[in-house]
Amino acid sequence: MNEALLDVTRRVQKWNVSLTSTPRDFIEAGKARQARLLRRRRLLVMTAFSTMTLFALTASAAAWEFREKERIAIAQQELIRLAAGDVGRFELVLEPFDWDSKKLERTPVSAATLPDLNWRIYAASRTNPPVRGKELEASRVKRSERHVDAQGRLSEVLEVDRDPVFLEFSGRGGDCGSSWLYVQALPGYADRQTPPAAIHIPVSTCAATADGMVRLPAADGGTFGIARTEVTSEQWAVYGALHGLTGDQRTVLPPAFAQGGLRGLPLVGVNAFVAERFCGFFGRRLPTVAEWMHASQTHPQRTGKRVEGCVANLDGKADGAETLAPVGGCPGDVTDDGVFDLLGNVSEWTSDDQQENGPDPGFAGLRHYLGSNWAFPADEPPGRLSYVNSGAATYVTYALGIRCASE
Ligand SMILES: [Ca+2]
Repeated sequence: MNEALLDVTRRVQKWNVSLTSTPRDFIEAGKARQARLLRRRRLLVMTAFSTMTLFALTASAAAWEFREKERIAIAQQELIRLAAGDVGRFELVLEPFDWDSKKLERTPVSAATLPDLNWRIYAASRTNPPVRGKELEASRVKRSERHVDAQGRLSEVLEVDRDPVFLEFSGRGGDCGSSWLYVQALPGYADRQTPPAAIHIPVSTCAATADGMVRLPAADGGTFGIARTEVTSEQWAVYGALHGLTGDQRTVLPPAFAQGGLRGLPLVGVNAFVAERFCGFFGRRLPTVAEWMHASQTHPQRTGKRVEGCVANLDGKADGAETLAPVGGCPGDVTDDGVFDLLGNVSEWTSDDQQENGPDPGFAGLRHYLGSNWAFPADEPPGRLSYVNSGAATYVTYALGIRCASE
């Protein structure tokens, strides 16, 4: 209502005058006009406000839709990256163990007692044998918070691509080097599931690495370790159970060699590459020819010491066993340092290849293995401790096994 009309209306009310119909109609008409104007303005403001609100809503809906599309696109890109890289996601569960070479069994050790226990991951070639490459860049390995569960296992969720790798385990409780595990393929993109699948890996402790080892002086003035016995089937079983990861397994023995009920039989039926990886799993390695020969210096066959009863488990039943015998069971086949069965039971892989400048250049590249075995008579060449045999590193027989050494 304009000022003039307001003034007139106020005065009329104050003086309490009774207007004639003409001025009253005039004032009433002015009021009605003012009310119409006001309604029109309000309508205009409302319409403008509604239009702006609608515009703002449409704009923010478009922005949201854009952001959503962008988010989906980024998520799809990430999926494409994970699928193309075959990146898996799984729980790595480390189960530390001590080895009891008398009871031939492993004893679980809580990871809580191994605060420095850790793992690193390295590239592996696709050759046979796989060769260890560089440690994977941190960007290729996504690690999560790790924890020790109620069973004393160290657990951690891991994202990494499916390529073959070597795993290194350190901080195994004591002053010892690392142990190693070759894995031919970790779980890939297609293996992803919720919750992530768990991969259980037994990890030998330093005590397990040192168990059953004899320390001997090395040529360089230091010392090295060599196992008192050949590797047993029970010891192999800890590693053999991982063959889904490693691809490593021993060949099946013919029925004639399956001696039911006997414990501590030596492992046979693995090639030199598998033998190396097995020893690495226990934080050990294969012995060199020189180390093995050095260990045999105090063997009765070299010293001439007289032996009663079993001299060595060679061909025939006279030594007490037709074929394989439990390790350490022949009292004549032991050195003064307590290293058993160097002469008999099973022959043993070494880490040395026949050299081109060696005694048999024609056999260059073949792998040396030492000692005789249950299938050879004493008077044949392998029956001498000094005899150095050789064969393809991929060679597998029922009379060739493993003895590990260590630093
Ligand atoms: Ca042997």
